[in-house]
Amino acid sequence: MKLRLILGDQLTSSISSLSDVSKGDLILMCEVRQEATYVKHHKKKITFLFSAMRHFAGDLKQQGLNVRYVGYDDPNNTGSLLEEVRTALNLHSCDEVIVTKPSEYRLLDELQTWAEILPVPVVLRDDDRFLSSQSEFNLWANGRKQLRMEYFYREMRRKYSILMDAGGPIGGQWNYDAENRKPPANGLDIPETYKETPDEITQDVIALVETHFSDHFGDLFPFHFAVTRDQALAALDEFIARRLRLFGDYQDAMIQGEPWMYHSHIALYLNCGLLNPLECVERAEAAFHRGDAPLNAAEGFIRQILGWREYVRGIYWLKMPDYKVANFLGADRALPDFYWSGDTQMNCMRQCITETKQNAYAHHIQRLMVLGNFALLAGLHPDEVNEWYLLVYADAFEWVELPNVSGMILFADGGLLASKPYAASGSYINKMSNYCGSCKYKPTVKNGPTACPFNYLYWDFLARNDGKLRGNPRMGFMYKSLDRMNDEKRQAIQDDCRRFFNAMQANEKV
Ligand code: FAD
Ligand code: DLZ
Ligand code: SF4
Repeated sequence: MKLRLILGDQLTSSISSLSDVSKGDLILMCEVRQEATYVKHHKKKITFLFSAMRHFAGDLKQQGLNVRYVGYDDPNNTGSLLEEVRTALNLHSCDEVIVTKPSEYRLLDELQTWAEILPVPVVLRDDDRFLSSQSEFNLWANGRKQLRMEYFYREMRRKYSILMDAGGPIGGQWNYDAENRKPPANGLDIPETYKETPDEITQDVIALVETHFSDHFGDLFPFHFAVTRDQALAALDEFIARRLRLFGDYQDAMIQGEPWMYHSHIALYLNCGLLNPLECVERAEAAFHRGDAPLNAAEGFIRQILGWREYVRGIYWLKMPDYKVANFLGADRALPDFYWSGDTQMNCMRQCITETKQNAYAHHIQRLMVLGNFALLAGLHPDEVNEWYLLVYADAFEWVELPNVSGMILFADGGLLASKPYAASGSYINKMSNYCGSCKYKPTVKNGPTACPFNYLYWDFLARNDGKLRGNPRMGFMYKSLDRMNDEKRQAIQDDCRRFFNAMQANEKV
């Protein structure tokens, strides 16, 4: 009899730890304090995962499999995965523990010690739910000076023959990003996101989360996420039918009061295993071939999954554990309180934080060019920024969160993932959103109390990091502009930054 441990982001019936399961085996799933509180996850994230875990366990039981499910408020719940495995081993005569390798370094590191602690062998199997194995990624990365996503992505397109035509990319180009930067238009008819009514299982979890996690970040109500594979597939199909068509055009656009835009809202389902990446890619490709989505939309969406998602996972395992402590720019400022409360005069930040609080979701450009851009410009410490991103989003797991935060937004890895920092002034946010119209600050004013803080923070960021960034060939133009500034302008920037940071540190509303 084998003991097969299934973790909360391993909710896939074909997962490697179950590949040879038999009815005589014991499958263990547990809701434990260790995992629910290693960061104080958003209430919706815990609700989603616990409910999805309970539904998945129910499906396995229906298949006649033997599942031991330990609920969070089970009086004998020890709170730790190791102790739950030990308890199960004591109650049943299992001769081996089988687990698919955890997706996070932290937990893999722990599980690798279990073989010495437990009385039976512990077998860790590879997680084969990704489209590129780690050894394949390492082979691709080996010997390359720069690990650019674009080249990795092209190999993945060839490997899976996605959007290919006679050995080359359909349409003659690999990447249609240039068409995917439309600013928001007036009068867009944006479809609602997929909404599921909580069933009895989810309602039980909601009550549990209200009781045990009331001090965690975020709004619990309303809760509408899918929690089963069938529901997640319905959410995917709804995206393909209703939003994919305009996904590309408005991929970077932000509109006040429209948190979902034309994005897919499936990362949480992909990351816990309810959806698999290839089926998402293939459904988008099929929509293109049917004529239901233009090439810029289908290619743009496919690149996110076949390219970015696989690439950041490859980088994570290639560079951990060093990646976690990387701080190339030496950023050391504390995360301001408004990241938790949304209580700031900067309307773009207020919108993105409020929506994050409400939905455990923000789309990519909100995460990157508003919330992330501010963290970069203000020099917030990578540890604090990483912790925030890891707990506020329902799709956040360290393997995908850390490279996006330390690599993509903070340039903490010194340029391994991004060829230059994604630093931008208020004019970018003004162009790609309608946030500025409702802001106390003005994006066109560069200095003084009414100036958009992103404007002076941008120049201060460049000046502060001169020694580290000036040599970057993609930054030459920006440093030339900085060099052209007279002393008076430089002084104004310094004065504004001092005033802003002093007020922020003193917890005044900035
Ligand atoms: P869509 O915009 O519809 O994209 C489709 C899918 O592509 C996503 O579901 C996701 O699986 C994948 N994808 C898109 N961009 C990326 C990317 N940069 N890296 C990896 N996969 C990508 N994504 C997470 O899944 N978990 C995270 O914790 C996470 N943290 C992020 C932190 C920062 C600072 C940034 C800039 C990005 C982060 N992302 C993260 C990537 C991306 O923002 C989210 O995947 C996306 O917003 C999820 O919404 P969606 O499903 O509507 O995605
Ligand atoms: C994120 C999460 C949460 C909130 N709770 C649990 C849990 O109680 N039990 C569990 O098995 N997994 C949970 N997870 C997901 C794990 O944190 C995730 O599997 C690891 O981080 C992957 O290394
Ligand atoms: Fe954000 Fe500046 Fe625009 Fe205000 S003016 S919404 S702070 S970019």
